[in-house]
Amino acid sequence: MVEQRWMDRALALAARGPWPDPNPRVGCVLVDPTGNVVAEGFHRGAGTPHAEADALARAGGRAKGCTAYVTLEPCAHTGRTAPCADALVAAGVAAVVYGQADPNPAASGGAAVLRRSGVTVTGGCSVEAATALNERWASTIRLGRPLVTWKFAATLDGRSAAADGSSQWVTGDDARADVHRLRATRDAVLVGTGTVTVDDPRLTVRDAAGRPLDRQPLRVVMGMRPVPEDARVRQGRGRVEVLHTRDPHEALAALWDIGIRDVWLEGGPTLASAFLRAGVVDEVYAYLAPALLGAGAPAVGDLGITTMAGILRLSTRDVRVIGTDVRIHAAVAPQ
Ligand code: AOF
Ligand code: ZN
Repeated sequence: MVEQRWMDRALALAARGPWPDPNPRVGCVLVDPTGNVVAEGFHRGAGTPHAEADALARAGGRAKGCTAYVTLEPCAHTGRTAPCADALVAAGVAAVVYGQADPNPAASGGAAVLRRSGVTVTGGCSVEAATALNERWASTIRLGRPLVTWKFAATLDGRSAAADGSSQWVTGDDARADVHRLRATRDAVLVGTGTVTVDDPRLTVRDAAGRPLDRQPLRVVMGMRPVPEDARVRQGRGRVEVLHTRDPHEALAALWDIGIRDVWLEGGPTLASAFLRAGVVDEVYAYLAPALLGAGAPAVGDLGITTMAGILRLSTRDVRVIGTDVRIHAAVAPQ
């Protein structure tokens, strides 16, 4: 019999896992036939034991005859760790209840392995909640690249800098604090070498008082211009990666290889248009200040759109007033 409360518990455990990470967030509860929890586990990030292995290790020999509630279909592959389907069989687990089928073709197939070994398998339990937990991860698996969120700040007439090149500050303090808060939820902040030369940004995450936030995403600079030794991006806490390329696809592939999955793009007009043209921007955060410049650099450069029929329309997720400015969060439809 499938008991909803154990899947709810597995979902709560899964939510303790990290994001961004190359792996999904997964929780597991082992329940014996009398309804007692024998052990619980969850995944703590790529390279560490999967949720099932974590729970089995804590169960010692007591997993025999248990039902395993797992938020994701147990894996059938040998990746960074051994297949969980085999481990569940070896431990003598009698039944497996899982939420989402594994969308990762490299690892899926665990349900079939378990059934072949005589384990009773029920899939699709709390499938919406289980899927929602790993929506961003599943998108990275589908796309085969990190997700990209492009942030920009502009005046009402879409300008990010004045005619003389000065760009500090278009938006107010509250908008800047909001950017820092959102930056900290991604695993890399990406700018072009042009922005480093002109603005000399730090790309660190700080609170309103200037104190560093706990999570400092990797700072990434891409482009063909050299990054000066005394550039502020090279100073302060955390690593800096310099990618000597102009190609967004190449940059994202290099970031994927070092485990980056959720990128915050803060490039100027050239880098932004390169990413938009390449079709690799998934989300936009636009901070619009109620101000006008009438001249100066636009937030984004030429996108190769010459007629209204070619307009790139985004879908609005959320519109908010942040201090004196307006923030629009929008999604870019997959191309
Ligand atoms: C996890 N944690 O609890 C489960 C996963 O590279 P590996 O060996 O860590 O395998 C990662 C894949 O294993 C992952 O993409 C997913 O398809 C599957 N199941 N992964 O990280 C877990 N159960
Ligand atoms: Zn596994």
